[in-house]
Amino acid sequence: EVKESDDPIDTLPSSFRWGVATSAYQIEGAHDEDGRTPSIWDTYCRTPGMVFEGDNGDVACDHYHRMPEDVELIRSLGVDTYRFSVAWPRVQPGGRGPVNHAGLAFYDRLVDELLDKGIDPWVTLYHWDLPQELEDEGGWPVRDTAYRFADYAMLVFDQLKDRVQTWTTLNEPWCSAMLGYAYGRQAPGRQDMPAAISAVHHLLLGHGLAAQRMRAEAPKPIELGITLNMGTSDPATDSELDVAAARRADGLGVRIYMDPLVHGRYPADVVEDLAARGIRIPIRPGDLSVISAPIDVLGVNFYSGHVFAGTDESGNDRDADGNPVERAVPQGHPVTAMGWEIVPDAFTRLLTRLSEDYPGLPMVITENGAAFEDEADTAGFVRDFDRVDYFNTHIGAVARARQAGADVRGYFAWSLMDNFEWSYGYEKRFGIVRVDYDTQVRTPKQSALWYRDTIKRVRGH
Ligand code: GBH
Repeated sequence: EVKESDDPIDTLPSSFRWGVATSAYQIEGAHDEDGRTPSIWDTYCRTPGMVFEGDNGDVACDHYHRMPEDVELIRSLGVDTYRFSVAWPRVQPGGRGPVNHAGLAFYDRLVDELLDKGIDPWVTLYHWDLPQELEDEGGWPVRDTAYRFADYAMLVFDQLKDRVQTWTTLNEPWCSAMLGYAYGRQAPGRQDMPAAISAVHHLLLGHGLAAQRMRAEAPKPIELGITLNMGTSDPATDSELDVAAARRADGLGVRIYMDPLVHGRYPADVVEDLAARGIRIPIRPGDLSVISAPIDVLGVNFYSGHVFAGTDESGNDRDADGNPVERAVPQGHPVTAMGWEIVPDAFTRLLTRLSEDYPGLPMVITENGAAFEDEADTAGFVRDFDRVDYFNTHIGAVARARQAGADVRGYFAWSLMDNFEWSYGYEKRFGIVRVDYDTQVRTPKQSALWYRDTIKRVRGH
């Protein structure tokens, strides 16, 4: 008698899409080659105290020069799809004007190399590397940046649309807006909440403008979407203060993006909360119909789930500026090297909730993964069983969400290889492939072998 597997991963269909993901600034290096100009990240890295040990993306994984080798590495993992991002300051130096052919040619070669090896390219147009010149003119808080983004998007789209079917406009606008303009934790490092809320709107507008134009000029059906980082926001207790804090966190984390994208309106409670702080979303007539241009796929990036209290440690429900408090309360779960709690069950709940609140929108997990304190042996091999466990439980969580009715069609591991982890520099490693930054040698970790075998098993159903 053959025992049926009770691993939820074995319920995934053989048609499930598997991939690995990266982003341009995190892997490419070659920061000043072939006409590339600085992005806000080049500037931020050169600002003392902003990035761990003053690291930057000047060389990173040197992917720009090692691309064919890296595509071969991707092929060896047995994935269907590779999700990468295009660097705006390579394709359109300075953020406006004509295309820079030398910069765009890199992505042309990358796409050809992928197709040659039987790997589908999945292009993300913007993964945080805004041309510095556009930031100097105000950045995402300024409306014109949305139009600049749509123009840039079309330069890339026109070149690659004959070979690329799947497109993501923006990666994680929450990070661009909040970490970049409200909390100063990422480039450009501003701390201005009203500016951040303007950035939210202009990011969404840029998405919608690009989506409309891409769809109109697509030579064949395309698969178009946006990627959001999302988690769960649960109240610490059922007190009114905690419930309201969790609602506000969810409002700015999920609904301020999902509601305009899907329903063409901002959530009333979020608009009210912002108004109470004297902040207005700079909506102009017609914007919301642009933002809600139909999409085919929602990219979901999941890392952790959160619990919120409406009071600070001393019990106050207002901060120094008089704004209501939302304090993330650790739940004592095991954490990754980032200090992020490991809560796979929250992943199932998030996906189930999204499928209920925003029905009819297929989802793909465009990022999920974890940093751990890797130790390489003398051959450079990392026995990262903690990362294997993270992937195993989180892919299982996706499978459970599917069983509960969520329409999730694929999963991308973050990340193909160790890379520049933004403000954490090279200290934090998310790769399933180890990168030795002295030699640039790539060595698949235990997790890469596990991922390859898991894909093979599910495909064979
Ligand atoms: C992604 O962002 C990025 O797309 C990618 O470039 C990056 O390398 C990767 O994740 C890893 O960081 O402190 O528990 O409250 C992740 C967005 C937003 C996820 C903040 C974690 C805080 C978790 N992150 N969030 S916690």
